[in-house]
Amino acid sequence: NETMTNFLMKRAFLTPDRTAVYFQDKALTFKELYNYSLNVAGQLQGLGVRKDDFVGVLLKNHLDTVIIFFALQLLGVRSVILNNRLTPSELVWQLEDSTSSLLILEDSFTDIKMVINQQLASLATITKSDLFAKKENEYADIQEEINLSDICTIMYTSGTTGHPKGVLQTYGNHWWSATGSALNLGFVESDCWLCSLPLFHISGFSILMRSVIYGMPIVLHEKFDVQKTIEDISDKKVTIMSVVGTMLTSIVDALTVSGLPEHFRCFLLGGGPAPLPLLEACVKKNLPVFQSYGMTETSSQIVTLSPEYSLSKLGSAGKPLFPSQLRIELDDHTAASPQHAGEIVVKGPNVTAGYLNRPDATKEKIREGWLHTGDIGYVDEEGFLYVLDRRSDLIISGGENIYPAEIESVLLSHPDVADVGVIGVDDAKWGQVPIAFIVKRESAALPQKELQQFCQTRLAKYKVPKQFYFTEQLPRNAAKKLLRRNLHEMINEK
Ligand code: S0N
Ligand code: AMP
Ligand code: MG
Ligand code: MG
Ligand code: MG
Repeated sequence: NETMTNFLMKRAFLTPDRTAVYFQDKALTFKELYNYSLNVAGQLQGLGVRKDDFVGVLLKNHLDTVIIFFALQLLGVRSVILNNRLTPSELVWQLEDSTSSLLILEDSFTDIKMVINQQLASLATITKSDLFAKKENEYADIQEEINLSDICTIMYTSGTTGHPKGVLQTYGNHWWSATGSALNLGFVESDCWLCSLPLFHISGFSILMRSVIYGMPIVLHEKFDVQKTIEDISDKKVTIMSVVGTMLTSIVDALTVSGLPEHFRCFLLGGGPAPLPLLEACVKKNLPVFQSYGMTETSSQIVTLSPEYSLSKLGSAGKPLFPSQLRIELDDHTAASPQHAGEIVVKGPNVTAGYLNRPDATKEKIREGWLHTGDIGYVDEEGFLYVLDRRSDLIISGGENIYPAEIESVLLSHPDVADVGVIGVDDAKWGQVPIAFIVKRESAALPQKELQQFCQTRLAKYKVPKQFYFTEQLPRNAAKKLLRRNLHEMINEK
């Protein structure tokens, strides 16, 4: 049970006057960030929020969001961080599953507020502006010392079957993730990290933690905007930016021959497979890219390609970061030799302790400290990882995960749908998008539009199939298991 001082409190003590965050035309130093967070912590405490409570956070990228996240950390509250793209029904499920006692949300998110009032009366909600408008003189009982094994954040991730699971991320996970990143990418005094990835994913949230742990400024964007990205890399002297493939593609397309300024050190690319043509286009335009492999369960990157290998090992995700280990496991659970594909299995202090209230799923995925990712890959003789295939059925669209089973169960609940199969197909913009094969009930008239609307009210937009193909029958084996491979063949024939 190792302890440390509260991260932001310590940072505000060490380097109070350094800039923590640039957002739009504002900037906050670490001292200012601490003071604002302390004030919001007091208001939250006044609302009855206490250490170890679960509090839902449904906010956009914004300076206020940063303040709220650190206020919650000052109180030792467990933040249940929710994906803004989900529908009210998906969000209500996660809020209920996490036993959150309060939800802090954007003023503009009125739909979800209404649904909560109807379906989850026990859950209190407060809008961001109501929280910031509170003027009570509350003294915040802050956690000056934190336990590294305490839960800091929870992010939900879907699975092959059933509902999403809450991934537990401890202070220790965040600490070691930030440390492992610095030991690989290095950290220099001039570093400044651009964050336009959502703070509700670990890709974005981990940048906040690096900021406070390193004492490094970040430039926060409300959302990804390619022109603003290129502008701020120059104007705000950005040295590192985290991206998914879809973003990097549009940056490469937008950049003219001039490339990026000298001070820019690298793009950290993660969240899904890196298409080789994209990596090659970056080499051609002289854009430094560090490829990486990571997931919510590893509190961001766990394997990253070091700069000196970015050309000779192009296409590899790299080696495990300093604090972490990696093994390729065969079906019989023995370790695969180099060049042999198997399941990617990882271990390290940045790896989650498990899933919230899911001891069985935790036991199944984490054995003797090794997380079984379900992803397939191999290592070469020197230990560089090559990721071959994603975990079972997973579709990744612009860095957002989609599980076919989740879409299938929604479509099956439609009275006119007799059977359904969902697969991912390649897409130039998003990497992959979902499409559905539908077997209608006899004589039912079922227009595409109706299925689309049916999905839209129940699923985040990026999960709604881009195409619905009607068919007489789906390919299933004797055990009635859907043969997705055959569905891919049916698409190729179309
Ligand atoms: C790609 C992004 C930026 C696209 O969003 P954009 O352009 O802002 O779209 P909107 O204006 O919001 O919407 C326009 C229309 O597009 C649809 N849409 C939006 N996003 C998607 C999507 N992903 N797939 C399909 N459609 C999408 C909207 O619905 C809207 O439709 P219409 O017009 O019909 O209403 C955005 O999607 C984005 O930010 N993606 C990234 C998400 C992400 O961060 N994923 C990573 C998750 N993984 C991890 O966190 C672990 C790995 C990791 O930590 C990491 C990852 C990357 C880099 C570094 C690290 C690290 O290790 O540190
Ligand atoms: P998430 O938890 O949403 O970040 O999703 C993590 C998943 O994204 C991993 O389990 C992989 O399936 C996939 N992924 C991450 N990095 C890579 C990579 N470099 N190559 C291929 N797939 C990746
Ligand atoms: Mg969901
Ligand atoms: Mg996930
Ligand atoms: Mg993902």
